[in-house]
Amino acid sequence: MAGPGVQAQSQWHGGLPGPGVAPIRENTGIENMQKVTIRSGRWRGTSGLVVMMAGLCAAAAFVQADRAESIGSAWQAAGVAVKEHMGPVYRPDSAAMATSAARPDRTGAAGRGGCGDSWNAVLDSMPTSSDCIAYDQRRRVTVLANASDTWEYDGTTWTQVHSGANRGSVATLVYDPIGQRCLYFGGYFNTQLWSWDGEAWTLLSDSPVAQRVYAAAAFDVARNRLVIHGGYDSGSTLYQDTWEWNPQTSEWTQTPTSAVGALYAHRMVYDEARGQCVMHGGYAWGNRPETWAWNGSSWTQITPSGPARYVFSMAYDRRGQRTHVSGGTHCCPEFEYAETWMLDSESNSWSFCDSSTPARGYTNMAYDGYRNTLVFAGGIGPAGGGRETIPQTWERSLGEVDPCPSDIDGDFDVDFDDILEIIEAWDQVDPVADIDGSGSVDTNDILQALADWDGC
Ligand SMILES: [Ca+2]
Ligand SMILES: [Ca+2]
Repeated sequence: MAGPGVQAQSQWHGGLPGPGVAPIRENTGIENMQKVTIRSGRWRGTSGLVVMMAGLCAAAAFVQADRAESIGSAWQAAGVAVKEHMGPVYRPDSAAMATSAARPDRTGAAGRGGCGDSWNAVLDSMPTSSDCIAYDQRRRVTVLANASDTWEYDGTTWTQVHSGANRGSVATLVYDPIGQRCLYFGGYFNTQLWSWDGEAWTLLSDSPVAQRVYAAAAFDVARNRLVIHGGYDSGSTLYQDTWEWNPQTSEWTQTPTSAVGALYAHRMVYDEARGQCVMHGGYAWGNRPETWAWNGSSWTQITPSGPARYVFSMAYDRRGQRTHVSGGTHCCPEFEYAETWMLDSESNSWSFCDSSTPARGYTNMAYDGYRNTLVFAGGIGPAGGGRETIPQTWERSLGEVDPCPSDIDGDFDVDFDDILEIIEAWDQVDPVADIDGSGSVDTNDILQALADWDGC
């Protein structure tokens, strides 16, 4: 295989001389990390009627102040204003999960944190190579993006939603539930950060991060930061630095070195139960089995280690609160694994699920929280007596769950934020906020959300 520290050549991204040497970088430290205003229990214990009245009052104020031309836009302005006033408002149950021995069971019949059913090939075609995918929990679609194209998968079909971009390939894509957008960073060999909100790509930052491919990335929801680690550049320099991007200030902060060391083709997820990003595997002078957790300033190794592999897939099961690892490649010689493993963040233990996984490397996986399903797309595997790109989409159900259309922001709760989502989408075409499927977002959707309050 290829890359820093590897002797063999690769047909997929070119042989790179090794060993790579990570550069010495100036230690800028973590500066002025702002504590994110997480709603944590803020609206809990408050009746739906009371918080609803707050929203109604806010909307009424806008109408009376003539700051909006219609009731619809007044509702929308009120929703935006309340959200701006509250700051970053998305609140998964992270804090409660991290401190509570009794974690909620949201997994339905399969039970909390199970391996789920076997993997199934659901589509024998893929729109394009699987550079990177992420699940947009607000719009309930899996987003696939590469250097030029963007596709979305609703659980049934892939639809091309954008083309003609000029981004880096082999980049990273993560979902930011606070900003409700996908963040696309880096690639061959690009240092830009882009966002996708379902309608348009927006350049957020020409970052100071050194160009790199095969980096690991996740969105730290508790701290409202994009976190990036490792990767290598066009000169085969292998990086060990950790970068964070602050969405509120658009500032980048670098932590130059860590116990992790230089690494590439590893994966990172945000572990809601732990309230931290978790990173696993990768390649650095051999397949790596180590697992690490990031607290915002340092990486701590989780022991015992898990499966040793690189260019594998990893996704966090937000209902079962487990991290799943599927597929991946061994080096060298290269071959693909057909295994799924699972990390329990409560016990810090890895367990082997089964070998129903498609044998794939160089691919990606996302967790569809609405359907409680892992989605695995594309990649390289055994075919035709050799190894080829296999354009398939696979799924693994983690247990049937009752749908909860009123949970619009996808945090597995129906609360004031979902009311705000309805108000913000008032009179717009928004199939998620249109809870009752009437074709418009209106009072009936608010009434439905109130009826489901705390109940989904
Ligand atoms: Ca919700
Ligand atoms: Ca409706």
